[in-house]
Amino acid sequence: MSYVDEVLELVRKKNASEPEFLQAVDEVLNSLRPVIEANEELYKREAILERIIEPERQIKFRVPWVDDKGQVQVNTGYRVQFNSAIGPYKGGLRLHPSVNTGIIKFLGFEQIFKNSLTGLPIGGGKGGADFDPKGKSDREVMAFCQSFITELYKYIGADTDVPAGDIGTGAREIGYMYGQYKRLTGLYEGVLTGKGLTYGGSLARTEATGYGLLYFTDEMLKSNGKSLEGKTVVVSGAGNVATYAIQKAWQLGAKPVTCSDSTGWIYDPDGIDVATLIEVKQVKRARLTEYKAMRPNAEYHEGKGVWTVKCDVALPCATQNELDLDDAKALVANGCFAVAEGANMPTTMEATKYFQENGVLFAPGKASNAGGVATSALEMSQNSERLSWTFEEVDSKLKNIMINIFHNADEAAKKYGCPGDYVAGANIAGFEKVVTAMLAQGVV
Ligand code: NDP
Ligand code: 2IT
Repeated sequence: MSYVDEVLELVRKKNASEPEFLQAVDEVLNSLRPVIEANEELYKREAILERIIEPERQIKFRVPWVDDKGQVQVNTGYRVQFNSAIGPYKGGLRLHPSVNTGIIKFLGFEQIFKNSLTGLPIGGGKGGADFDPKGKSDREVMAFCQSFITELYKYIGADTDVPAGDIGTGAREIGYMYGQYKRLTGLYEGVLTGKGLTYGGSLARTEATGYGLLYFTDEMLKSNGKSLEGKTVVVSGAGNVATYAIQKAWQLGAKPVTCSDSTGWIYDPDGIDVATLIEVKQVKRARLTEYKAMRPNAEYHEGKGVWTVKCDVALPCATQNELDLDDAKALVANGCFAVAEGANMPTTMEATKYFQENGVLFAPGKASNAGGVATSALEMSQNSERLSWTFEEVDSKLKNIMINIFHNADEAAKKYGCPGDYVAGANIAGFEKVVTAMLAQGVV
């Protein structure tokens, strides 16, 4: 049995109840086969794969807080500090009822390679809680965030572990968490990213994941003799990533026509209006039915369905496994020629394979959504030097980083005999740097 197969068997045995984590490991290890086979003896002796699939540390804790009726509520908090070979742990905090150990481990595992791809010195981590900010008052959200940080502050710090936003964690939550961290430690340091602009946040961090996704897509299309100009783009999600992906798609000459949330989706024949979307989702924190109310020309549909809309380019920006084989077939049948992941692992393995077999350009999230964490690392740099860069400065660094990620993934895919397979290219390019650092640092 090959080393990769041995470790896949081990990981399945040890993590049987964590399907998303197994899915992420399966995809990465399978695509690393050519690199592992070229170094099998060394990597096996050094147990590189056994080490890379085992988090350095996992923290799981109780988060008690009091709701507006005086009732005590209890959530479970998590932080997985996965790999610090190339820098302090870095990765977001997800606040969603579906959060469990397996979800946080899959996200933390992906983050190792994504962070490596950015070219910046950040290790991989992820955290969150099964708390649902939806429908909660600001005071309830603050009570939760303060309790969450009252435990987590012991394990994080500007040079050890730097959390940020993810699903359900935006500027409001980061603000409450930062305030509590500062109160407990007395430290005014860059311990969280995605902060507000008046207390250490970076310009362009809010837009970074969505903008970065489009910079990557644009470069991938150009390298394949295509362009975004005049193309119809279908987007899922209506949160941070989706909103700014839609905005940058317009700026690059494309027409984004859909968005979605967990209850329904919008098709706007005139193209999604960003100001309306921001008003509905960020100001009113309302459902997409409100978008329809403000834009009578748009259609609102209950449930899932954006992937049935005819398009040239598809950008899944909501959540994991939101695009399955049937969706992939519908997209290909409708002429879609490029898919770039804004979310983490939104495409199932069967759907990914179907796209690749049918000549669709496919960008994996750990490469195409890395603009968020890359800009978080730029926020850390600004905090360290106690300076703020202009929007243009940050945005141009972000653009360069995304272009470099594309070319690194593209070249790694060519070098290992799978040209155009950006999934393998991204995994290989991300892995090589982490492994070099792990080998240099000995058995730790
Ligand atoms: P937000 O919370 O801002 O938005 C999430 C969006 O996805 C919402 O529209 C939400 O709908 C929808 N959604 C969430 N869960 C589900 C679900 N189970 N089924 C259907 N729709 C769902 O999160 P982000 O935009 O920050 O994150 C979106 C994705 O991008 C995630 O996979 C995240 O890990 C990834 N990502 C985020 C980065 C960032 O910087 N924020 C960076 C890189 C990746 P509703 O409002 O109804 O819940
Ligand atoms: O998935 C991700 O890369 C994020 N949620 C952003 C992490 C970060 O540290 O900015």
